[in-house]
Amino acid sequence: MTLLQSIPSWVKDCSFVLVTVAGGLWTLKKIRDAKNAHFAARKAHENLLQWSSTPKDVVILHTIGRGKTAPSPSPFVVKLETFLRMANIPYEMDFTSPWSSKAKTPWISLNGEHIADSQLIIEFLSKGLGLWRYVYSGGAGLSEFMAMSPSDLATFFRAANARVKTASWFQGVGRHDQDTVVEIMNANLEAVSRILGEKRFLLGEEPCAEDCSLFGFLVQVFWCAPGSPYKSFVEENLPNLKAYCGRMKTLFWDDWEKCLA
Ligand SMILES: N[C@@H](CCC(=O)N[C@@H](CS)C(=O)NCC(=O)O)C(=O)O
Repeated sequence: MTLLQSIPSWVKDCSFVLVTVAGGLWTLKKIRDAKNAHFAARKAHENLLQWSSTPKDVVILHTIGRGKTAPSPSPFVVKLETFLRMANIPYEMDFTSPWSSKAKTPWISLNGEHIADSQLIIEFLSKGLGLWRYVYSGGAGLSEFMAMSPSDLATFFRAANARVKTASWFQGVGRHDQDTVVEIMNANLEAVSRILGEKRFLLGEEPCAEDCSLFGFLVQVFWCAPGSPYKSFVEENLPNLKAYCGRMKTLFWDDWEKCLA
């Protein structure tokens, strides 16, 4: 008797229902895990009364610690910090309360107000990068740019892997196979490279707020994605993006080395 023949016929008859129920339960569990993590971070945030009286007109930028190869392993943080430097806004870093009321990093406190979200402009790009970093690569290379102990890194990777998989699935991009995601991501990078062209900055000779976003993401590709197909693609085919990162780094991050963990 083959394995297939040994399966009771009622199981075969109900297999569609069983698969649907199992899929539904898996999805519900993922949503519940994500909600639990969200509420835990929110609760931690609510206890943070100390951020209600901070030095006047000084932005407190709350985020996870510095990276080893770039000032932050978060594109949103590099984006925001570059913007603060570009706009000459005084700021201080806080690494003790990284999570916002929305359970995301970064967030800021300013004159008693707390604001979350750095305003994504390249949402899709980040999803492609996240999938590479926390799903496809199996976490290999994380220790090259994340300044964490091996055990913290392993815990962080497990959480990030589950959250990126779930988020990418619901967003949609996670339903493609890996080759398609890499293709889409590289096509996006190519489009950005074409938009930049020979210009010094996105909109011309002078840097603007949008450059902070682009730089935030490109820093992750160049400095925090060892072994990724994106890094090799950009290095081989899109030299203007590398030169652009060099310009932004020279202009706004002359203390880059000092900002590494
Ligand atoms: N829209 C937010 C996105 C921030 C964000 O997604 N940050 C990531 C770190 S790079 C995060 O907090 N992830 C944790 C999570 O999604 O649970 C912004 O622009 O600030």
